[in-house]
Amino acid sequence: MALKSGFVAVAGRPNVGKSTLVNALCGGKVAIVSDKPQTTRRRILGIANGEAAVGERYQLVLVDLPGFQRPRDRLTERMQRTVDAALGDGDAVLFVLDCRERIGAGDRHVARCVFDLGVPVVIALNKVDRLKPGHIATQMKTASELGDFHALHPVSAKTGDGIDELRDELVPLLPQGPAYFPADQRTDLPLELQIGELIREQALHLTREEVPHALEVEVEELEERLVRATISVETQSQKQILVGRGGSMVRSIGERARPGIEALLGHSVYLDLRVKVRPRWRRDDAALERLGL
Ligand SMILES: Nc1nc2c(ncn2[C@@H]2O[C@H](COP(=O)(O)OP(=O)(O)OP(=O)(O)O)[C@@H](O)[C@H]2O)c(=O)[nH]1
Ligand SMILES: [Mg+2]
Repeated sequence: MALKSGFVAVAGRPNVGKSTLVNALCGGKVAIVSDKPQTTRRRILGIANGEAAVGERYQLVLVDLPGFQRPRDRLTERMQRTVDAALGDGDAVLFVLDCRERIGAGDRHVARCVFDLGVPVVIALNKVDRLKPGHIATQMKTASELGDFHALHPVSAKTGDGIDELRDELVPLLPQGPAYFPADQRTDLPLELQIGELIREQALHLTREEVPHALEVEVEELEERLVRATISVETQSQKQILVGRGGSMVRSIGERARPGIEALLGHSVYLDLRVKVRPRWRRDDAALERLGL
């Protein structure tokens, strides 16, 4: 049977809902999501397989990326490099905007980069749930002035509204090609990194201000029934927050992360979490290299 297959890079400012959208398009969780900007730090592939037309199948590989940002340290510098490198590689770009926010300078900066790539750009105006039609129409008009787009879709990654239509728009942009991944594979992240991300997601959820940005999680041991992981932070006071009174915070992170990890592994596990101070890891190239960031 004929196969359409290829890569669509997902671009946009931080926090506009890129990862939520990738998960929605893939029909399952591949990337963690949070209400804090700069949640996604690495390039993560989300793979969607399906039927494009009678006698034709597709493998749509979405390339979830960090948000566009002005680098502030070695970590954010490397994140932006990841974005720049991945954008050029795709067969198309999915440019995500947040319908709840003013479309402004940040989005125009992304627009300048993506409309120059020479591949079709599909704009997703995300988070339209519970917004008034008039407001959506105004935002669609502003979005349409960002560049020479192939298509523009209002969607809600959260409720699933408009997601099938968006997928139907992306699939025809893929060339005929081979299957890059087996049909049952949903992401390219190794299991250890997926588990680390699920733990980080809960730590992000439970912390605020500077702490979410200073967090990193590493899975050190993955055995049949045991996951041993370390949450790193940059300062002693951040460590105190992460540990919490009598260990209450790190315990909550573990309790909240465990169901997702068990669903991923398909069985119950014992989760051993510890918190450690790793000063200035975001500025340390060797540390970032080792973390694969
Ligand atoms: N109401 C609403 N909220 C959404 C929708 N999509 C995403 N969100 C929320 O927006 C926030 C950011 O979502 P993410 O998917 O992490 O955004 P992102 O663009 O990947 O962010 P970074 O990885 O930090 O660049 C989360 O709180 C999501 O729940 C949507 O369609 N509607
Ligand atoms: Mg993200």
